Amino acid sequence: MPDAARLALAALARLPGPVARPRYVPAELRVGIVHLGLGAFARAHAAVFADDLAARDPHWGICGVSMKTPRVIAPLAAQDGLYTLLVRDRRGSSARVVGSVRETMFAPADPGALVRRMADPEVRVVTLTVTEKGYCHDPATGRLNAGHPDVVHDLAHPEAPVSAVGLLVAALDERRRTGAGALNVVCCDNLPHNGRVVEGLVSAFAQARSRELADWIAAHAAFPSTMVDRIVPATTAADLPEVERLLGVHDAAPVVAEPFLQWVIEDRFAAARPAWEEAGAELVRDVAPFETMKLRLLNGSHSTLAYLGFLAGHATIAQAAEDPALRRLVERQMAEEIVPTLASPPGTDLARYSATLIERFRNPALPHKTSQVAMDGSQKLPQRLLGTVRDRLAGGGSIRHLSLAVAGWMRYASGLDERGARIEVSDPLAARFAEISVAAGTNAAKIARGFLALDTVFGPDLAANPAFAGAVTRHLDSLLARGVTATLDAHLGKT
Ligand code: CS2
Repeated sequence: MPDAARLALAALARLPGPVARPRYVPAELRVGIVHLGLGAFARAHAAVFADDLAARDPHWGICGVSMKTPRVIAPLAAQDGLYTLLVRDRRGSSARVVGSVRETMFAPADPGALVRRMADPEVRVVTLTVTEKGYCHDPATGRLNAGHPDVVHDLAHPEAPVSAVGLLVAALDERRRTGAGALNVVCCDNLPHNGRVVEGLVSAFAQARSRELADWIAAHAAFPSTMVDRIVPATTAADLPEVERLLGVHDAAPVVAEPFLQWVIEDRFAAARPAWEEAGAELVRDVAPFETMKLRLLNGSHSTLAYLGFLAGHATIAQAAEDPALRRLVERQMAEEIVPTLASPPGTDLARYSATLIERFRNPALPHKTSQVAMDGSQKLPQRLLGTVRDRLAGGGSIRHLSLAVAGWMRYASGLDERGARIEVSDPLAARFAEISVAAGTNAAKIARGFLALDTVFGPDLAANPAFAGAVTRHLDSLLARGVTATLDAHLGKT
């Protein structure tokens, strides 16, 4: 493609008036942040905060790192790191070119170079969006999975790590050796107490290497917890023509997102940091109420809509949320079973927050696939649904809706849809799910028992809880015998 037809620094001045663009000179930004996991979410979230700040402070450009696939790296490099953020809702779309990603790296291509980049004295922050499974931990306990192949590899080859935790420890070790100074490690994945979890994982990994290193890290790294929020579906080929029409040049790497944007960050740092609050982030003493609210209400409802919605034949979250029965289930699950387990974050009305979520899910301009949200359920269920189940059981509350959502996951994860067609189940435990489902056939009690025995998901306590196991089994039986629609009708009529 001729350069003139492609988004790049040289094209910025020629973009049509309505397209927002950097109000700073991108080439003058210095890299102060390394971001691990340069997926669509990071480019529509953390990179946008950095873009907003860049006009005031030139020290916080981003080196964006892809961990698993070089897919987005080549187009971004060809576009001088620029890409379009297309914000869409039922009122229309607006385009903004983001300039904060100043460098890109593909981690497996040269892990040593990446470790050195993270150990640059001008880099003070490493942000991460590597997805739940990217932490090589046990989701039920939050502890490092020492048997994970990537952890085994990284302990044997600490100079060429492949995992996020291995990279962090190698970079911190390099900073210690070279006197590069302290580092802020900011986890932006949907894990509960994400800062504490990553701190624990880094510490366990460092301990396995040397006591001295672990002590240095404890004194020179901070791991603030954060709550991140923006709905960002995977970009598809269908998004490219609209971006090109708005820009007048081709962008091979745009991201599409909803207008809503939130970042709540625990005020706990070891080194200099960007003034994220000047770009709208909330710096708080305690993130826990924000993250529990978001994980349980937003992500818990998202997963419920994804599993039951997929089984009911809905390809997108918006379609699932338009289905009156599914919407009712999610509304009731929020109001009757989730909200009672939450403490309101300062300034937040939980009923209003829940109503806003339904509107966000219904955004018809975002083709957010149910299959995308359904991915990696074994990593997501504990913080999205099962923590709430535990709290409800401990308080003697009903779990009739939550247990239906969990049964929906089991029904989905067993790999056949309601017409008998195979479901592409994408999950680190997919092979295990297939074994369970082959052994159990269509017997709901056997399927439920097989899934409940997955310790890293349910822990021994939930597997052994007869009220929970009974409720899940009854729902699963109904889903298998009657299908989602009839199950929901009976469930909502009765409860
Ligand atoms: C979604 C999240 O894919 C998923 O599992 O639930 O990515 C969700 O869109 C974000 O957490 C919203 O902030």
